This record gives sequence, structure tokens and C-alpha cells, in this order.
Amino acid sequence: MEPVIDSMKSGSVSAKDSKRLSRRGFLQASAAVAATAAGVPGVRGLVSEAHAKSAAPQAPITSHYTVCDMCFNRCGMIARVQNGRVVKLDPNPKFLKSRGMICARGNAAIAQLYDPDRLKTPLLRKGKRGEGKWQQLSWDQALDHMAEQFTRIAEKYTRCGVMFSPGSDMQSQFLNRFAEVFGSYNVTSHETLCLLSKNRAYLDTFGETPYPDVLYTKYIIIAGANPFEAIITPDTMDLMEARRNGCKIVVLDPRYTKTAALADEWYAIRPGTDMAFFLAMSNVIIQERLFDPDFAAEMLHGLDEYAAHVRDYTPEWAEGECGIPAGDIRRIAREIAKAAPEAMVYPGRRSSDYEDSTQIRRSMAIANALLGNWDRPGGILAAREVGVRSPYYDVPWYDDNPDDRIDHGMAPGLIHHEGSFKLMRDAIIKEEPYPIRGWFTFKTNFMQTAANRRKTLEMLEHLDFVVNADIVMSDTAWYSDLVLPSPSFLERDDPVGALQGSSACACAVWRDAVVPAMYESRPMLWICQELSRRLGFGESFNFDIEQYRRWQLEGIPDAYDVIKADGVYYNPSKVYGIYFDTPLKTLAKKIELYNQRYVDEGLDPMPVYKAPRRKDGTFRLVVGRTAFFTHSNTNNGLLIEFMDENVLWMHPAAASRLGLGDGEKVSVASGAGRVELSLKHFEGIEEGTVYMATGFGALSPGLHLVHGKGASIAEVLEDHADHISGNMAMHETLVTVSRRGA
Ligand SMILES: Nc1nc2c(c(=O)[nH]1)N[C@H]1C(S)=C(S)[C@@H](COP(=O)(O)OP(=O)(O)OC[C@H]3O[C@@H](n4cnc5c(=O)[nH]c(N)nc54)[C@H](O)[C@@H]3O)O[C@H]1N2
Ligand SMILES: Nc1nc2c(c(=O)[nH]1)N[C@H]1C(S)=C(S)[C@@H](COP(=O)(O)OP(=O)(O)OC[C@H]3O[C@@H](n4cnc5c(=O)[nH]c(N)nc54)[C@H](O)[C@@H]3O)O[C@H]1N2
Ligand code: SF4
Ligand SMILES: [Mo]
Repeated sequence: MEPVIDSMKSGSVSAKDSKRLSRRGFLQASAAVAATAAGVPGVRGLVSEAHAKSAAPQAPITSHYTVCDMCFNRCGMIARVQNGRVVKLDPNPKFLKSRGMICARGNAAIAQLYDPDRLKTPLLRKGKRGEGKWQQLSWDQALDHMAEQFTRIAEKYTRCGVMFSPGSDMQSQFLNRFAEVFGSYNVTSHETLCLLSKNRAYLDTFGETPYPDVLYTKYIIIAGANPFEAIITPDTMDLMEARRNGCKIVVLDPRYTKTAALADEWYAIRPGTDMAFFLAMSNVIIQERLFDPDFAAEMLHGLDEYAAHVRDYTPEWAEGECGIPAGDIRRIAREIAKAAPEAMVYPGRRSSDYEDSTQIRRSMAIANALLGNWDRPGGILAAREVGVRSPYYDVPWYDDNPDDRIDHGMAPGLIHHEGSFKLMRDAIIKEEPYPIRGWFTFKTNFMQTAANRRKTLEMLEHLDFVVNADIVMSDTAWYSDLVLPSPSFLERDDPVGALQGSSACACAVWRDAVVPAMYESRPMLWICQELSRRLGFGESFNFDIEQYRRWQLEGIPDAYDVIKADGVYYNPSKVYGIYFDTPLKTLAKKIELYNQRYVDEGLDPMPVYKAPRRKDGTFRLVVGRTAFFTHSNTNNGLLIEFMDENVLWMHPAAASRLGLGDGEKVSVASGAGRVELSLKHFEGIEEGTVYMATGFGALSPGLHLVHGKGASIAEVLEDHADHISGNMAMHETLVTVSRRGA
């Protein structure tokens, strides 16, 4: 635990220290410390009571670079440590990706670190699953038990009989490596609940998953995303900056979100109808020849076919589907085409929404293609290589393994290394094409984040051994057989992570422990080392984190010292025009409006509109996040003060038709389950839609702040999948809402 920034006295910086600090450009950092010492009220509110007690005013404060892990964005941080405790987290001003910001959740990492609900030792289930009877184990006992169970399953059901679910973490690459060397192809992560349909759509249009250059855009349509609340760095801060610079923001969302509140125009689109809007917008751009003909001739494949395809998708037709007036669709199409190429349809991120999500997102991607914004300032940028390598390792061949993943061939556009959790869960329940009996999950909480919680419980009945590594007793941990305590990000040394981003902020970072790991918590690398040794392939993990980082950075040797000094390394590679002299990675080597591979797979080569299902007397339930929490991580002493239970949003007109009052307890029922929670009348929601936040109604009594608070949306969400990518489709549930007990 080496402090990377020299220690200093709180409130005063000595001459010697200030010289060192300014040499390293840390004047802003020291100012922030002084502000803490002076007790700025906003800051004081975020410092825990425990810290306030332990922080002697004159004790030295050391400062350490780190990278936030309260969500996947990984914003640059400087952790202030006093008396061996983390007392404050500040943004790293040199960290371009996060533009010198950390959000409320990032600040609340202190409450995560010192959460009294932290797991402290390995725990072995004694009673029935979910009964909560646990026996403390030593790590040796826990690892021996895991090795025994994995060997037993491998011998009886092959090595593919164990499924692995690494969460979003810099150490997940070790669990991926472990799974591969152990010999299982059955790996699936949170990504199949998140962005795979969007990725699929852009891969099948541009040959890349792109980064939006929000900072320099002049006109942006945001549909199915909420970046002022669902924070994505740098997009969120860049959108604010672009707005200040006069960028026009148009939001399509059935909910009046924080993004809608700051937009120039908001349309409460009928859920599931975005494709109608984008086909009609494309119709106007093509019919009125508002696209750049040179760009089209050089870059677009299938423009004539697309022109014919969208001819009948007029704004007047679209109005009937999506509820947005034809005049507005036509005007928006003209305005955005005029602003192009510094204009975009925001690609968004989470697209685990509809069964047709890949095609919906393709209609958006194609709209971008017509704006000619690919690889240009203010447009949609290709990913840049940061230069971080994946160290090589040998992967053994096991003759008795099945030919492929359990979900192989179940969706035409599966992303092979991720598959589809939804389809795997179905296959495990059916025990077809082969059985899976073990599950190793790390830093994911599928019990709360995968639609249809009952099905996840049903899947568990088919598994003999479930091991979960988490920092708290999540719902998934609560139903596991063995629970392993993990260190939080402030307590561990992590390998190098390559972070992509637009506007010159693609970078490489690592994490050093800021404080020693608490309790018996152990990082994933250590677990993989110990377990692989017991399973006879210890040589695959015969390295330490330093060695591993050096391997990762072999291609960019300067990066090592730069990360040590600044906490971040930027690769000075090209931001724009990466493809000016290079063909695209698609079949046609151009942007594919028409996709021949789709034809070969029996899919529509161009997005064909299919109206979403409707049923009288039901509402469409949609999901979406709040600024306060990351997914199911609601059990945080600081953040819970913002929101301590979830409620069901419903338009007052719809509620009055049902005779349901504001604040009344209601029952929400679907084909998956039923939950009860309070109703909130809210005019900012489309009349046929209802919404509730994620991460409440926790089953685990180990989460003291949220156990039994509000209701779990995972209980009522039916599990549907995107037909092409297999991504979970979480907006396909129609629910009835009634007075509780009625
Ligand atoms: N209803 C609903 N479902 C959703 C979504 C939604 O908005 N609504 N969003 C979807 C999306 S976009 C995504 S990406 C997925 C996310 O799905 P998950 O990855 O399952 O989401 P989290 O709830 O963040 O679960 C993270 C788990 O890791 C634990 N954890 C946190 N830090 C650490 C650590 O340092 N070490 C270890 N070992 N564990 C740690 C937390 O306690 C928590 O149990 O959910 C998807 N599912
Ligand atoms: N605070 C916070 N920030 C986060 C996260 C977090 O948990 N908390 N998670 C991170 C992760 S993993 C991700 S993937 C990103 C997700 O970032 P986003 O994808 O921007 O987040 P969502 O909240 O899922 O936004 C989806 C929006 O689509 C709306 N919507 C629902 N149905 C439709 C429809 O048919 N059409 C249209 N046009 N809109 C619709 C919903 O009301 C919601 O506002 O956020 C990241 N940032
Ligand atoms: S957006 Fe917030 S929670 Fe996510 S990494 Fe950045 S500071 Fe942390
Ligand atoms: Mo996500």
C-alpha cells in the first residue's frame, strides 16, 4: 500500500510539500483537502459519523490515486486517508474521461467500504437455500470445498457443467481466464442484461461499437437513454457542456426524466415504437435528399434499397404508432440533417428492452449513417486502441466437453463470448442440450437484475453448487451455497484496465489498494491462484499483479511510469478519421443499411416495424435507473437517504380511471409474479406506461437497509429476449395494477 501522492498536513501544506504537489500538478487536489479541513457544509454532509469521530484534526492526510468502482464508468479519484481510514474521495483532475467529476455514488464509496453489512468470512450454507443458516469457514476450507465440488461436477457432467458469471470488474479477466483454463465455455455476464443488442446493431451496421462525440455535437436525439441520470462518462458531462454551447437536445422517453427536464423538446413516446420514429425520420432525409451525396456514395451500402424500404414509413404513418405529431417528426428530421454531420442519434447504452431491440437500434444506427456523422467531430466515433494487451495463456483441450456453449445456436446473433443469460437459464432448467450443475458468480446479483426472479430460483434448483463472491450478502449470495467475502475497490490492487471514450479520453488505468483489505476479504486473482493450484493448473496463475500489469503494458512501455505518476495514461492515437483510408469491418466494407448476412440468417436485412403488443386493461412496465444507485446496490448508508423505497409511477388520468389514489398501496401483477408497493401519481409518464426503480424488495436480511423495503421489479418482469442478440428484453411485460387486496 504505497501512497502515490506525498503526505501532507490537513489544512496547511508545507513549502516542501507544496513544491512536490505543484510539480505534479496537484494544486487543485490540495485545495480540495484544505476545503475539507475548513468544513465546507456540502462536504461535511458526506463524511460518515465514524470518520468524523476518528479524524484527529492534525493527523496527516495521505492522498492516493484510484479509480471509482461504484459503477462501470471508472472515474478517476483521489482518496484521502487519515489515521488509516478513507475520509474523503475527490475527483482526479487529470482524468479526462470523467472530466474531473465524481458523482454522488462515487462519493458514497466510503459508506460501501465501512458498511457494517460487509461479508467478513467465507460462509457455507447449512440449512435450505435462502434459510439463512451459515457456517463460517476458513479460506483453506472454502477453497478445498470449491475444488472438490468443481472436480465432482467436471467428472460427472464435464467441465462445461460449471457456469461462470464475472461481473463488471477489472479483476473479472482473472475469472474469465480461470473459466477458460478450467475448461468451461459457459460464461455469461451482466452484459446480456445490458447493452448487447445495441452492440449487435452497431456491429452489424458499422462493424464497430462506437463512441458518441457528444462534446462537439450540435444536435442530438436521445431515445431510450437518460444520460443526465444514468451517468456515462464522459457523455453526461459532455452533454451538459454541449448544451451550454447551444446543442439542441430532443428526448424521446415515455417518462419525464432528468434528461427530458433539461432538453429543448421532450416527447412521451409510446414505449416500443421508436423504430417508427426513426424510419419516418429517414424517410424525410432521403425523400428530401437532405443527406451528403458524396458521403453516401463513398460510405453507404444499400441506400437505394433503404430508400424504397422507408417510402411508406411516412411521418403521418409514424404519428399513429409512436404518438409524436407528423409535423414534429418532419421538422426534427430537417433540423438534424441541417446540423449534420455534427449531429447524432445518441446510440445509448442499455438496450435490454424489446424483443426487437437489435432492429430498433439498427434503425437508429442507420439514421446516424444518413447524417454522415461516422468518424467525424460531433458524430459517432470508431473505438480507438489504447494498446493494453491481454496476456497470453495456454488453454487446454478437454475431449469429453460438449461441442459448444449451452446456448449455442439459440439466437442468430449471439455474441459468442457472452451468450445470453436468459437463454442459458432456460436451457439449465430444461437440462438441454446438456446439464449444468455449478455456478460461480462474482460481483453480479442476477437475483435482482435478471428479469423473472422466480425463474432464477427455479434455475438454482437444477444447480448442486453455487458459489458467489460479493462484498455484502446480496440476494444472489443469500441463495448461494458458498459465499466469499471480497475487498471493495479501495482495498485491492487491480490489473490495468483500458477505458474507451470519445473526445481524446481513451486511457489506461490501474488501482492500488488505498487501505488494507478488511476482514478476511480476498481479491479474485488470489482466489483464482489458490483454486487453480488445488485443481492442478496453478501455472496458469503463476504471476503477481505487478508482473501482470507489465505484460499488459508491453505494447505501450511508457504507460507504466505515467500511470504511477498521474494515475492515468492517454494513448495519443487518432480520434477522428480512423477509417478515412481503411475499409469498415462489415461484409460490404461500408456502412450496411442493407445487411446481407441477415438475409442469409433468415432475418430482415433492413429494420421492419412491428407494433408492440397491447392488451386492454394493462400497462407496459419499463425499467430505468435513478441517479442515486447503481442497479441493486441500494444498501448504502449515505445513498439510501435520497430514496429508501421504490414506488410505482402512473399517470393521474390512468390512475383515476382505476380509482387509485396517490400514495395508495397497489398490487402489480404480470405473467411472472406479483408485488405490492405505493402508487405515485406523476404527470410525466405516458398514460399506458408504469415504472418502478430497481434494487428494492431485497430478499436478503443481510442487507439491513433495504430488506423488505419497496418491491423488487425482478419479481414482476417477465423474461423475454431480443430475437437476434439474445439480450434480455425487459420492457415486454404488460402488467395489471389494482388496489392492494382487491
Ligand atoms: N430491473 C432492472 N434490471 C436490470 C437493469 C435495470 O435498470 N433494471 N439494468 C441492467 C443493466 S444495464 C445491467 S449492466 C445489469 C447489472 O447487473 P449486476 O451486475 O447484477 O448489477 P449490480 O446490482 O450492480 O450487482 C453487483 C453486485 O456486485 C456487488 N459488488 C459491488 N462491489 C463489489 C466488489 O468490489 N467486489 C465484489 N465481489 N462484489 C461487489 C454488489 O454488492 C452487487 O451484489 O443489470 C441489468 N438489469
Ligand atoms: N446513476 C446510475 N448511473 C448508471 C447506472 C446506474 O445504475 N445508476 N448504470 C450504468 C449502466 S450499467 C448502464 S447500462 C447505463 C444505462 O444508461 P441508459 O441506457 O441511459 O439508462 P436507462 O435508465 O436504462 O434509460 C433508459 C430510458 O429509456 C426509457 N424508455 C423505456 N422504454 C422506452 C421506449 O420504448 N422508447 C424510448 N425512447 N425510451 C424508453 C426509460 O424510461 C429510461 O428513461 O447507465 C450507467 N450509469
Ligand atoms: S459515474 Fe459515479 S459511480 Fe460511476 S464510476 Fe463515476 S463517480 Fe463512480
Ligand atoms: Mo448496463
